[in-house]
Amino acid sequence: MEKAWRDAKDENVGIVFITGSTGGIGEACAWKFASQGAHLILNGRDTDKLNILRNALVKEWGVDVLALPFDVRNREAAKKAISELPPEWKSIAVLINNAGLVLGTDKEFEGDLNDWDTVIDTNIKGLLTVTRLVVPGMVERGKGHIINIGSIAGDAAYAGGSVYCATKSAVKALSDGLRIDLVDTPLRVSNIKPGMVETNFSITRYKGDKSKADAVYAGLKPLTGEDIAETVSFVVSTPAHVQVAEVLVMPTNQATATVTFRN
Ligand code: 8X3
Repeated sequence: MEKAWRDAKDENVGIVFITGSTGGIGEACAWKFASQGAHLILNGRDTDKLNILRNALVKEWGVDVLALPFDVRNREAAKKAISELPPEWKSIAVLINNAGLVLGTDKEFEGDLNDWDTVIDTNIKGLLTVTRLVVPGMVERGKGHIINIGSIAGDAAYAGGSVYCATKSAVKALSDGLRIDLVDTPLRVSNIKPGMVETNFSITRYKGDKSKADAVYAGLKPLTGEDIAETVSFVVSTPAHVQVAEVLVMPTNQATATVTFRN
């Protein structure tokens, strides 16, 4: 994409804060918004990865990028990082609550309780923590868009996904609730619900077993992080009076979380 296109835009998106930005959908959103001239606050757990990504984005697009390493599960670290943002970074225009994961495919009566803590603490409590810390500033400024990365898994439970599906149902409820709570403001809330996206998602789920992860996408063309970033970008780019509440995005050969066609 030409940099001139970016410069020609009437108005930049502003500052975009992305959680879990060092891979997959989060990283793709970082590249997409940088290409549009947005300045980025990149959160993730891995400081080295954040710095590498920051340097690459700055080099390619000349935008300002702030690396903000913390684990969204660590409430105190999140509070410190966000409350101590330098003044020029405080006016966050778009919050992309992307950090999330799944561990395992166990039945609900057999799974690992510690794994489930990790998934619940990240996908629900981490999202809520960051929302709680960032949205008051948006309300004060009368400007902001909260993008929650939900999932098709939030629409109905599937075998081996019980707890993950529950967390993504929670993301839907938290998105709907926030939209209600912000109805008398100019702020917008969107829940983006991807189906099959080939990222590290399944590798994490299968704890590094790449062959099991590959089997998830075998015989069909899954979405990429970039496909979801395009969707997020569209949702953010709509006129201020338009609030895209939800988007369910799947590969063409996926019809529900469990119905797919494979060659
Ligand atoms: C990812 C979609 O169907 O693999 O959130 O759970 S699915």
